[in-house]
Amino acid sequence: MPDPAPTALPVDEARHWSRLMQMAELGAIPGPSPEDRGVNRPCLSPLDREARRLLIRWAGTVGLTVSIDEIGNLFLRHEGTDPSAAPVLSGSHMDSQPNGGRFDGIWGVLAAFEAVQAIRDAGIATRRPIEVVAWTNEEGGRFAPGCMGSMAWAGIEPPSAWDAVTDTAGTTFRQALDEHLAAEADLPRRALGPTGGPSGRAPHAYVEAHIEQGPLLEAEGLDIGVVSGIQGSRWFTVEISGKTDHAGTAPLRLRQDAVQDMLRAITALNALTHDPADVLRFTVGKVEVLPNSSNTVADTARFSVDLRHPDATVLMARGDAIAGVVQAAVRHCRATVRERFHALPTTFDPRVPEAVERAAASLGLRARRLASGAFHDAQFVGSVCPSGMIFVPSRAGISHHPAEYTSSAQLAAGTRALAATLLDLAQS
Ligand code: HGY
Ligand code: MN
Ligand code: MN
Ligand code: MN
Repeated sequence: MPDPAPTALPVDEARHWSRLMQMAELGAIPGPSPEDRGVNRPCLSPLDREARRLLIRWAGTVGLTVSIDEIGNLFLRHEGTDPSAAPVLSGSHMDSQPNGGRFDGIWGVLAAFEAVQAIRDAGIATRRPIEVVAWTNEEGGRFAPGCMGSMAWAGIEPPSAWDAVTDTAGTTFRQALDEHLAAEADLPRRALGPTGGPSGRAPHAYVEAHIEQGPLLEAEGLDIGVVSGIQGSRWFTVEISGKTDHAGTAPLRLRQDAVQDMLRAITALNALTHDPADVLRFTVGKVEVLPNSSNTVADTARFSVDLRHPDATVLMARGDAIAGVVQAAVRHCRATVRERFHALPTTFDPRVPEAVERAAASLGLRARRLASGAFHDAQFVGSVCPSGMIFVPSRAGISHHPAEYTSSAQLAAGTRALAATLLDLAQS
């Protein structure tokens, strides 16, 4: 049993908050009040690149070595006394939702950065290297699905699997990625995958710090969530194809109206996914209609399906039924259903949650175990090495919204828990 980490690593709360607020300026959007502004920082956009460059500048001042892989995952390495030891990995994502908050993802990257800086400021030489990571495209907001960077790193899909995925402007993921890699050509490259780093070995462990994005920690007056696992997710795209017609002259009985059939399909899916216990989560968050003109009957309607459940059997059964339900519901058009992404429910290897609990206890933080309703990169990294997450409270449970908020003191407590956890794992 490794010695418990020292309780007071010099996490600098003011420095940490200042960096977060500097990042929040990159893609700032109006929110419910001047202080509660949001962020719109799409993956692989110039804003995303600007945020990464800012982080790289900070890394240079702290003495971390920078590298990126072929899908743009960014690594900042703190060297260990044993450079060949399997590293401890910690981070999250820097891209945001289109109407996102200032903390989702980016806090986990900056918390890992601050934790490593605190360990170095304390003059502690860790046996293992510690690598801070920013995963490419966790949100899937610009290019679906999410978690492309961590899925590619974990070997679940090659980056080329998403080459042809387009954003609403018609740019492909491949175009955006190649533009990004060309702009980052001055950065050292590492091979894609768990052994791509200088240690040449898969990580010893991965810890992701993230806001809870739910109401539980705040409601129970807790400081830390020790995440035991993540529910399963499946993403589908449904495309309904009909025929354009004149809104004034085409008789209803002759129309192949993609919007009307989309409504029939969504109504049928509501029935399929109705769950009085409110455990199964079904969301249609993105709808595209073409040609999108008031006086033309639409010939194309595309909508997203996001399905979540903690039980794999339920998630797979309901998800597998979607195509048949859609086909039975449409009347005059053709329908195609494509799965874009699925992540089975994950229970983390106990070693990382236990390290988080030791750290929280050593700091006197009020903590409890909980499962995550949101998906995270940790879900895929966990298929490669022992992984876990640290949550901090979200005000009123709000996220994916400019009103998303966690206080500086709450974030600093989370970062102290992360620093103690990373030190514990790096000395083991
Ligand atoms: O959608 C999710 O669960 C994550 O917040 N991207
Ligand atoms: Mn996130
Ligand atoms: Mn998110
Ligand atoms: Mn996440």
